[in-house]
Amino acid sequence: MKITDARVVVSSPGRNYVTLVIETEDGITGIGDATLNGRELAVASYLRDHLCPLLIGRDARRIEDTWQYFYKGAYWRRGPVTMTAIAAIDVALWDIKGKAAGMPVYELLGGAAREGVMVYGHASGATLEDLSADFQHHLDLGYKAIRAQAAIPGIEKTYGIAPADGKLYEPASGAVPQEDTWETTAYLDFAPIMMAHVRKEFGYKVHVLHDVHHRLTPIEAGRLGASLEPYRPFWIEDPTPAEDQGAFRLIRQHTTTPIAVGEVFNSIWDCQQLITERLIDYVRASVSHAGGITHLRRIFSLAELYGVRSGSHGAGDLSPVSFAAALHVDLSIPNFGIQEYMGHRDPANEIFTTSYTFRDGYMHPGSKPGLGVEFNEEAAARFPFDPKYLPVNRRLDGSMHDW
Ligand code: KDG
Ligand code: MG
Repeated sequence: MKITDARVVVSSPGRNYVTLVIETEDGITGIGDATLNGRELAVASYLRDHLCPLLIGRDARRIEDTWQYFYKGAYWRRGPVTMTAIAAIDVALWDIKGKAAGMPVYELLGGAAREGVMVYGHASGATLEDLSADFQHHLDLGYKAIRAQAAIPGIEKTYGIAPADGKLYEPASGAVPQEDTWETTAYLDFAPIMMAHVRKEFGYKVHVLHDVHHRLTPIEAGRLGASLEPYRPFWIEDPTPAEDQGAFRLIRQHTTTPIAVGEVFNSIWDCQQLITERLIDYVRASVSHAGGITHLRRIFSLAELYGVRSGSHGAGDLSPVSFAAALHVDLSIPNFGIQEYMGHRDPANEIFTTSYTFRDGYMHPGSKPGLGVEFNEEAAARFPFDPKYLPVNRRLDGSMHDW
């Protein structure tokens, strides 16, 4: 089954997406998501200029060989641009294989290991009252697990707060990065107040998650985890930047609050120590940024050996294509934990038609052959690329901090 065409479509239906389309000689088409928020064109060029020409004439059935060809064959391994590009190819080839077999991708991965995939939604607010209203809204929608973020009093812009007008939280904006501010003491004082508020209002039946977004040092993270223990968070996410995997030992010494890390990981080597030393509880690597279904399954298999569960990234900057791919993986692996779900709104839904469903806090990828996502290229052409950047983050003295 020879590949006859591989093309990259960059579009901006409300936010930027990079979509790879692979066509085969027998007329089966597969799609992959190559979106890297704020660096979209780098991946588009890597694919267009370097990988797509090499795909022509290759056998679309040979997913593993193609993965190894682009990973080992590049010499310059890993990194978000390379691994997002490889991921897009990998996912498109799984889509083709599923369509050729007449089966949804999860059947090719071993079949369903559960009836549905528990997802968490995002609740946030400029005040604790606003957070409560949004939290209640998510409960009404049926969510069993909800992430809670609230603006930190005294800090001008806090990570993760949706605008009050009902729009989704979207950190990328403007052709120049927005400048956020950060003050650790105010945050460490406020986080337990916020979590106590949520538990007082909504009790302990719902899972509550919280994202720290790489803002703390290891000892600060240990203190945060300890201070939140009475409120039993499902996890705290990305407490410190994870380049220094050994630093998580210090966090572990100070708290039993579960830790989730890894939405920025792009290979198994980014989490080898975290997993094998049991320094985390959930690994947040995603299909689109960690080398596709083929590589993500290796990460989750390693994690399974050490009692670490999956908790994949699923923000709105992961297109419906990679979100569907995530659901196929989630449904089939033994050590699934939870899946983030922010959803996509119009006009993105005019371009991507999906077969996944949400009911009572659980999702299912559907039973269509392949991923179950249709991509409308003509509709995509109506939404040209719109450069946008993620913010940068400065401390009160003006020095750069982790975002
Ligand atoms: O592109 C960056 C976003 O996806 C990220 O900031 C969202 O932290 C995030 C999350 O947990 O969804
Ligand atoms: Mg996060």
